[in-house]
Amino acid sequence: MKKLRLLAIATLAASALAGIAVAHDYEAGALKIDHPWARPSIGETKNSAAYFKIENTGKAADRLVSAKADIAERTELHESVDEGGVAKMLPLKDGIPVPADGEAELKPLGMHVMLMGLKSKLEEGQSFPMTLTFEKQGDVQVEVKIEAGASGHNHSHHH
Ligand SMILES: [Cu+2]
Repeated sequence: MKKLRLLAIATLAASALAGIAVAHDYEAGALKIDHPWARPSIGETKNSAAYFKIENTGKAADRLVSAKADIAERTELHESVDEGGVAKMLPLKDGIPVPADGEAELKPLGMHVMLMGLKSKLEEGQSFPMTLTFEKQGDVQVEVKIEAGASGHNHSHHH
């Protein structure tokens, strides 16, 4: 009986932890990738998006040219735009510029890494690896945390 109770407590603690957004970041040269995260996938939806902030403390501009994650069949850099009340997503063919001594922010309703053809569901509390390729800095490995997100409404449904 005691063992069962302990297990229940551990499960509770784990689910409580999953709800807390723990900041994590990655440094590569003058670049800092701040808190990569993605929303949990909704139902059978095969698409999601990843967000993070890129800080550049260097004297030279850089550019995010692509992102790749094994969890998705395809990834694209997108920007969400509002065209007369209609939300659209446009591919960022020239990538995402990161100005010298500046930053670029990928966020909901803005620029994002589109994850298309998800091979598995994105479950809150889990994470997946993603490779960001920069024009000058090259490849940077990050771990994307799956979170419901503090901004906007929570789309995750529990079945
Ligand atoms: Cu998109």
